[in-house]
Amino acid sequence: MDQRTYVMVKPDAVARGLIAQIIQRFEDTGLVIERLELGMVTRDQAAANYAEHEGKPFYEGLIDYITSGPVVKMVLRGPESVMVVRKLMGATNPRDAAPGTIRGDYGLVLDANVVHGSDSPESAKREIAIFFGE
Ligand code: IDP
Ligand code: MG
Repeated sequence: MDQRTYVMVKPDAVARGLIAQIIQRFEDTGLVIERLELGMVTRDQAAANYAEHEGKPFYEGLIDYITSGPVVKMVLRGPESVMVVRKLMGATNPRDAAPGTIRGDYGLVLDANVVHGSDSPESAKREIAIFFGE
């Protein structure tokens, strides 16, 4: 059964002109784009999205970074889309991410790791509500 997940092309990747290549990776697998929007993330949205990391040493930098420039916000739909997207993205640290994954192919640093994807169906529901208000 189809599942929805929240995916975001992060500011570093938008600034580097990688939007099309990254979206292509997801579409190539058969995932369907249900919502798509280019725009800024507000500080409130960033704080809500990354609430689990509040208090960690990298938290403030993470909020500054994700609000630093336009991102591409998407809802993708498909069978087990949450897991499929996480697999396509690769490990959180691009230097640990396997070649062939989006982070492995396009990233080099942990704090600008190209792409975001929800980590569970529950997170997906929460994040879609934060960014698309549904
Ligand atoms: P995820 O994006 O793979 O789910 P999380 O552990 O949830 O990874 O971390 C959220 C985001 O916070 C990461 O994508 C990365 O941009 C950033 N981040 C995570 N750990 C660190 C760190 O130790 N230093 C700097 N940034 C980090
Ligand atoms: Mg996470």
